[in-house]
Amino acid sequence: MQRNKILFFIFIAGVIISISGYFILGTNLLSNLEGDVMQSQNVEIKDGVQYVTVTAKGGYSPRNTQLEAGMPTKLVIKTESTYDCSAALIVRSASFQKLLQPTGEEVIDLGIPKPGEKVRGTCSMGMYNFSINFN
Ligand SMILES: [Cu+2]
Repeated sequence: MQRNKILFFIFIAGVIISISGYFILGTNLLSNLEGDVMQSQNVEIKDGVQYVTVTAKGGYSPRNTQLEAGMPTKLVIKTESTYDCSAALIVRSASFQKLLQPTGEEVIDLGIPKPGEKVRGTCSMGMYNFSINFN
């Protein structure tokens, strides 16, 4: 009887740990998703120029960034052992087309975008993309 009780408690403890583990992992997953959607972490203002950083590796991240218009803007594309086709980048509005170094940073001058302007980057085959909206 005593032994059964102990086993029962161990079983319950296991269930509680699994459930809380699920919730903790679930929350992390959610906050990661939010991090991808949320901006401003990839935007930095230095000497009156705003730099927006997009990482190219198996696609582009973040996929969408909202930026302040009317300010000199530079797009920084970061590669980190990028050997997939997201290294073959086209940014049509900036007349940019280049095969990026597997690891490094490429700075693309976007000039002073107007409100409502949209900059889109795609891989050469068009299967990955990202966009930057100026408001
Ligand atoms: Cu591609």
